Amino acid sequence: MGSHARQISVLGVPTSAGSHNPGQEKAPAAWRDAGLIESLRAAGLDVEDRGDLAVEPFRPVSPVDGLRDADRVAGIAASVAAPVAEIRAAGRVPLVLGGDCTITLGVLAGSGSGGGLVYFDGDADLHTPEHTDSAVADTMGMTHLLGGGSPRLARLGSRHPLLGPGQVVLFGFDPAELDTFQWTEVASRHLYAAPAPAVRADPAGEARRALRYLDRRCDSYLVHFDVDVLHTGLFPLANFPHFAGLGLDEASTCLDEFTGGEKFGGLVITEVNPGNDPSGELLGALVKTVAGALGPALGPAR
Ligand SMILES: [Mn+2]
Repeated sequence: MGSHARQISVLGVPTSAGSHNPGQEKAPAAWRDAGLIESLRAAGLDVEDRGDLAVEPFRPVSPVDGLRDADRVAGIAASVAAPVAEIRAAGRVPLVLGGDCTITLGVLAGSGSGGGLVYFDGDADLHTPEHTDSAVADTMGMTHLLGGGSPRLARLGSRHPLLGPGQVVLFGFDPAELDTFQWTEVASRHLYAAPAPAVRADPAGEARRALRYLDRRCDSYLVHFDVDVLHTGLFPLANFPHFAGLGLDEASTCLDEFTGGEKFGGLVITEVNPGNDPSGELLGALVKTVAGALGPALGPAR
């Protein structure tokens, strides 16, 4: 660690437009109510709070061509790119608070080429508009990042694809959530895949192995942290339940490794549904985890 504090810029993206249901659009306000900004500062970080973009709740419109509300989802994701580009151009580290997982498209669009992505998520999100029962854009995030799916979502940045297959690690997903189509995508694209059981067996070791893979291929990397990588039975905060995920301590160990890497370039946190946490207890615990991972005072010893 250098002698001056890490510079973090917080941006809220209160949207559930790309999800199954409303709720996640309330997450940025809930993070603030849970004391995120104060906790980041208390951890020794230089924090700029850029506030939240417009609130965009889910609406139950009918799917068109295998996607629900695609133009709106694409517009919201695109609106994330410019502020993220400004934050990165200023040499600061973005902390983007979703929102559903489609916002990560905008974060990648606002980041330069040559960057990688840790996709720390309970899913691989390799569904496509052609292979979907739900038409939910949230379940197709990796497809669109890799350049496939709907051009409206895959081509919202200045480059296409937003990511090459060697620039991403799928980390912590529930292997039972992938159907044959998604496994075929993982195999045929030679995607790096560390499923939840492997991560649970050795959280720090798997995180370091994933970073070694990205370090060889990328100038920097972003971390997409979908809280559905956490086991719903242990930590029921995510919008959609998952039952093969990590405990908070295991996820925290992984986050500490990811944020401690020399090429760490930003963090996106998605899928928090405050409706699942009426007392605020879960989000309070997650605030500590995030502040600990980002803060030099509490990060891993290096
Ligand atoms: Mn997910």
